[in-house]
Amino acid sequence: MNQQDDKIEQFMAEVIAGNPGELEFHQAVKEVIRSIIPFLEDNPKYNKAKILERMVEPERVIIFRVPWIDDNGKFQMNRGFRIQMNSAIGPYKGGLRFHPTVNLGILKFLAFEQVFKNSLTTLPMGGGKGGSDFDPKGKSDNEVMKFTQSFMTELQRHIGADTDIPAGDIGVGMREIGYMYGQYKRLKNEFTGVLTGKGLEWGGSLVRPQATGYGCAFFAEEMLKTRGKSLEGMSVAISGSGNVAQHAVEKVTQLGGKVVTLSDSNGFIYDPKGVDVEKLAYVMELKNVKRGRIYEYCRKYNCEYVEGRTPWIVRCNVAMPCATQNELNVNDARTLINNGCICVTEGANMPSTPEAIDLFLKNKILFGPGKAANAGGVATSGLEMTQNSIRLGWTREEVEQKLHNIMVNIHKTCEKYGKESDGNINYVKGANIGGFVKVADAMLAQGLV
Ligand code: NDP
Ligand code: 2IT
Repeated sequence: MNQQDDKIEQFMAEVIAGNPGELEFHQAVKEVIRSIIPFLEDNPKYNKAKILERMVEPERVIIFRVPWIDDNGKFQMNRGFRIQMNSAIGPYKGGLRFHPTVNLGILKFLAFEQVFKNSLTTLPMGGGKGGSDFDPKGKSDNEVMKFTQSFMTELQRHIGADTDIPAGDIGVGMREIGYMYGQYKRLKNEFTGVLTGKGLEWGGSLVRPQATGYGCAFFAEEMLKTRGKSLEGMSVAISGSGNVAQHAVEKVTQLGGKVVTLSDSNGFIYDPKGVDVEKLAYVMELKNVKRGRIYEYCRKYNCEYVEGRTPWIVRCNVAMPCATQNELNVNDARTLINNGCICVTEGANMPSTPEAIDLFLKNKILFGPGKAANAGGVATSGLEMTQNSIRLGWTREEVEQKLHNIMVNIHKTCEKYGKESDGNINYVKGANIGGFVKVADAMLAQGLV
């Protein structure tokens, strides 16, 4: 072990001892510090001020009880969270996740990633994340409303348009944001930009629903450009079938790629002819309105459904994991590489395991980590906040152009900090250092924060 590995292990031992059992948080921190600790060798001012030690400690964690009553009149109880991770460069900003797996460690990993991601967007946003172990699956609209109203009844005292601005994530879309916004407004008697991902008629931005998936496709396009390639004619495997996956399909298809897979937690569909515009409209209706399962796609379009597996066994040129954390392991990475995949762009947060990432980097696969590749969503949330502040709405073209510019700039930042001596870009290193510097400098300037 060299001296830097020693320092990384020592730092991790303290993080693990201080945050026992929070496995995803440990994983996210380790991925970042493997880039940052070597960088600190040449930049000792950050060490002296213990910036890294401070960055792994949330500024504030709020955990609360969320009681609600279901359609049968029975009392239910869930746990609510908001992690206010870092406000050095702006108010806390980040999504809310409603999923039965939600716990403190998962939300701390997401909040930690968010700090770096938000910094990369170039917009003035700190990092936060929140949510609940509430499972929206199988619940009626009325139950979702009752739960979200109770959730917001507590959350409202900790957030605000200049303090902390939540948005959506897994299990939280426009319906949930709507109910939460309504409750916030009733309790506070104010109409402000306290949430993003709002409906267009009540303060939302054009292109916010599409932004994460679109941004991910734009980022893949920039990555491929460095090898003289583009999405045109590429076969693309996408996982998930929610907000991010749907709009990644839309933009990849517009850019000339062919999407051959989609999935949900039960299995994946393989459509070698490609998910075209008409089929995507069917998926959107199926998932966003009927709230059905992805296998129904195969009944309608007569293609293959693979139960209990992820899409990474399918031959493709580009892979875009857009479902959840740790959904792509080292065996999947090996299969993808053997099948000729040249580019992996993460729409989800931390979908690739550390061993999978190492294999991609070793094989010089273009690998775009989530904190860079999926930053288009929160970036467009930032644009929504700006429009709320100036009380004006920009056109679809204006917002999409701004989103595109931001993704191109994030790519440039990754290149600046991640270009290696052989000319390849290590996007993991580039995104981590690029995201770190701005936040660390702000913390130094602000003293004891
Ligand atoms: P949605 O709730 O809209 O969709 C989630 C999709 O992922 C569904 O298809 C869901 O399937 C699948 N999924 C969720 N959990 C699992 C699991 N444990 N195993 C397998 N599949 C799973 O969420 P989003 O599309 O918004 O989010 C997807 C990813 O993108 C997340 O990692 C999120 O953090 C990230 N992200 C989202 C942004 C946004 O703006 N929404 C921005 C940046 C990143 P099922 O229906 O079976 O649960
Ligand atoms: O992970 C993410 O970046 C999001 N879920 C979006 C956060 C936001 O505030 O738009």
